[in-house]
Amino acid sequence: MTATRPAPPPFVLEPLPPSPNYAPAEMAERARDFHAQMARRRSVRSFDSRAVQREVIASCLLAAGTAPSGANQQPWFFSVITDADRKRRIRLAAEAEERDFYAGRAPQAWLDALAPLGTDPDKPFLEEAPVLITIFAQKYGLHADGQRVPHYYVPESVGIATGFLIAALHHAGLATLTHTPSPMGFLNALCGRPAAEKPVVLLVVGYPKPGCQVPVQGGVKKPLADIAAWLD
Ligand code: IYR
Repeated sequence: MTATRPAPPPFVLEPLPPSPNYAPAEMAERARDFHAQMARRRSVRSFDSRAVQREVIASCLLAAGTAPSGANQQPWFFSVITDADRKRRIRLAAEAEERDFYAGRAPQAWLDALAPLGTDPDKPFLEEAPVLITIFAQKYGLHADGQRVPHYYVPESVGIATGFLIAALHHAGLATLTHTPSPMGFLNALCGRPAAEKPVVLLVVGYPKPGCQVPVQGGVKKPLADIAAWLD
């Protein structure tokens, strides 16, 4: 059995592509500018139906695919949904779960935490937005002979790739929402993905509806002193 498996690729080194080596002032400005750009990102729940170029989504997915991962196994898969019928089926399945969640499954503390964001079981954006991307975590891989290949640091790797994807879409000028219907196992069947893959985020992508409003609380971010410490 093991003899039929391909040998792992050899360990070979290559030169690191040239580093930009910015002067200190330019580096500081670039870092500040990047923070300012990311700070403009808001989770949007009201989308225009305007289509997004397929090529833009493809580039953003390639950017996500550059993320570091455990043993470089890249244990992620992205299903891109743009057709109205599949979006409708996803909305109906998600709303069925959300109704249970808001009507009793969620503990009061969770509902209290969500109150400043004004979320509810109605998810019209799942039909209105031009693009939905289901992000799957590959719990394990498969050899050609059907044997499982263990994957390492899967949640961490997929979380990093998802962050890259959100940043890439924002950089391209698109709005996003990280939607997490719970449970979201229904997405395997609706996206035609195997049981070895676990859906972790349903990313809603598009243009905000004109006049779109967002909850004030969503834009309140912790100050540096609350999220980091220099131990020097
Ligand atoms: N999945 C529900 C509830 C929800 C949970 C969290 I954590 C959020 O940050 C937002 C919503 C919903 O999408 O409404």
